[in-house]
Amino acid sequence: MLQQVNGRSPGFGARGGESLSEDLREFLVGEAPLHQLDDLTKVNPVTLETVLRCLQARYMADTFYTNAGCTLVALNPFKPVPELYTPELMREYHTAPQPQKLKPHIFTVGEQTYRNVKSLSEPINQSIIVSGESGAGKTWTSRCLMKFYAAVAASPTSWESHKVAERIEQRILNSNPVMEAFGNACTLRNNNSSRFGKFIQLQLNRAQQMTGAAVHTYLLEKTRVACQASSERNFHIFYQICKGASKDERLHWHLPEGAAFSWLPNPDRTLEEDCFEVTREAMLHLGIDTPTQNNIFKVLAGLLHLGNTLFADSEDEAQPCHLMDSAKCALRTSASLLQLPEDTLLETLQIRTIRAGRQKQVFRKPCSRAECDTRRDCLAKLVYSRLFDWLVSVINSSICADPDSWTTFIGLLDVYGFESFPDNSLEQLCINYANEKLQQHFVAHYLRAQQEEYAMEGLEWSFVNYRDNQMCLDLIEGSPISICSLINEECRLNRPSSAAQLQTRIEGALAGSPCLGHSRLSREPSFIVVHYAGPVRYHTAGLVEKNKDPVPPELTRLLQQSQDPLLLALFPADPEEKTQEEPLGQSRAPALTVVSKFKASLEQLLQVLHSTTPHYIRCIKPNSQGQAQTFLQEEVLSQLEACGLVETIHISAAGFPIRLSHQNFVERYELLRRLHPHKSSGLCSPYRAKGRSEWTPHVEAAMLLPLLQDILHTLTATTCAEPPEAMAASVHCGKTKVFMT
Ligand code: AOV
Ligand code: MG
Repeated sequence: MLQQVNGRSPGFGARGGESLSEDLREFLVGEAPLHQLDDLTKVNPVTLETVLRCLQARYMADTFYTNAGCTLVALNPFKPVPELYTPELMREYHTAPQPQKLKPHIFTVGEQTYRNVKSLSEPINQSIIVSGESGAGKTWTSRCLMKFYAAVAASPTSWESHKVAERIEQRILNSNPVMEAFGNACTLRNNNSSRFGKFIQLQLNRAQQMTGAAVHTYLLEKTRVACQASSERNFHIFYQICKGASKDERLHWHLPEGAAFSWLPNPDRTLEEDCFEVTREAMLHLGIDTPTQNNIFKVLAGLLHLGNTLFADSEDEAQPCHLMDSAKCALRTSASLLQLPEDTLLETLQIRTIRAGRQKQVFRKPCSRAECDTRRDCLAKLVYSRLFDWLVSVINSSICADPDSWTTFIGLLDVYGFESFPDNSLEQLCINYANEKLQQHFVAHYLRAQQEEYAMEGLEWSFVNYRDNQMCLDLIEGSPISICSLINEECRLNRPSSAAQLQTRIEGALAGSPCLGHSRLSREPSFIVVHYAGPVRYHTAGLVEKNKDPVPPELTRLLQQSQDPLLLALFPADPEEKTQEEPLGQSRAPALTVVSKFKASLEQLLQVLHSTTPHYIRCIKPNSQGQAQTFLQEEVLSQLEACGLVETIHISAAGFPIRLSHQNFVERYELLRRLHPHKSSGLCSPYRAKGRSEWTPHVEAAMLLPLLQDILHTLTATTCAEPPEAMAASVHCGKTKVFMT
């Protein structure tokens, strides 16, 4: 007997009306314990509550991955689950005829993506967008996916031979610990929080071997070098050096055991990320030799000592404020580690050089204590951010393949997740803005586009409502007036403006936006943005200055005088350098502000993503304490709501989750045509729906069903034969499923 099952559908009209028979409904959902439901589209009815119960049941049964139509939900286990990531399991997913039939896993997504590149006659680049709030597991997931590709894409023929290509894959994998050591830090939300965004392109040749990779990074949170929120830490690498240096190295870098550094808060807390040896080993694999490494660590030690260079107020305004007695040694050590003349270093921190008048006379203005502190912090941020960029370029030159040696790529996106701290500033605004953009990409790609396509193809469809975040993006980046434009305007006008004035301007100009919350209860000037993932209060103090990110030219010139080989490479002397002193009374307005640069880099990223076939993994944090076996319903609920998971499931359940090109479809169902030429003649001619001359996957699936029914019926009625493999596979194409009982 044949039975047809259509997705239960809030969205599907006539076809969705063919509801499940009672016995089949029981077969699908009634009897199955919740934790055995591999796909949330099978939960009945699909509501936040049932989805939540299903995820909870699976989490408590140590099942961390669940399909949700076109996306995969990954719950953070918050405990080691090594059996989930073994090479044997990778191999199983890689060699399975239909990996989607195995248990949901990130390897299913990895393998499907990999096969997509191969199976299409016109290869299309693929991307996997891993999203979720801070600490949800994005970096972990993308690391595991990289390991998966390093194993499966090493050699198309045999697993044993993957040693041959180990060098490039190993190097690609080694980029992770290095970038995490320099770019990740412990925050209130995550002990290993990514403080930069990362998009890695794994480059594949025609034989689908990984020939290289390219890393693109986005906006490192460089302020962390000189300023850490309480209970947070600086970048891991500083702790690694202080904890892992040998006796000799401690001597060289002036890091005696137990030394206190003001830029190294919470040093007693040891994390698993503090492993210096792992970073060094990985750097070696990437071609960064021991002397260069030591040079890097020496410079970083120099920055730590610079952080202890504290100033005291001067009694006479005409005199520069002076160094505190206790800081003299720190200044000397820092200057010696950075190989800078000590007096020039001090003078650059204490005195601002100003050019004025027609004669361009140079004046020297003593700085206040606050200005000295700012200049010191700026120096550290400048060195660290250049060092980070340099490292990324060294990594890229070590792993990037020759452009002729690859044809397609699989991109993995792992950006900083949505954040809301007690004190949020420009960094959080940029991070949350990036997350809004990615959410919009998902909404546009999946929720909106899919429904519009169904409607265009003439399929009866009642629209599933979803939360569009366009209004929030208009508030942040829209034109002519938005938060970004107002902050940029302040930078451009370069006028003294208080935090309270900025708040008033933002709240006044953007009062009409439904995504601007009311910030009256706050004692400090701030504004609230209601993001898709929740409201966040941003403090306005320091926002404009951070957006300007001014670098006094004297600081760059100072670093150009260093005798240190690394600093010389980071700050090459510019022979044609023009005199760059600041004009009197005002600092030079930077050409591009931080948000403008960030916006441009996000737009570039989205262009790349739009040119690929995207796959989504939604990481969910079961509790904010990072505890295993703890599933806090309220916390998970807000994440499910925020990412529109229920809408995704509704659309997936009602629609056609798998898409095939006409070419692939014909290739795949060639067998059917041969079996039933008279019935399947339509397979090879373009279908015309509402004036469209192309085949569409939905129509293909719709046409396929009666054909399959007929063939299966004939087969079972006349020969009792098992349906051939190709046919068994075909029944899973599209929304419609056929069950033989
Ligand atoms: P994130 O990348 O999403 O946050 P991570 O990937 O760093 O979050 O995950 C946070 C922590 O959760 C990790 O350090 C692990 O301890 C744990 N974890 C995550 N996934 C797994 C897993 N599959 N198995 C075991 N432990 C896991 V952020 O970068 O803060 O947005 O900026
Ligand atoms: Mg991360």
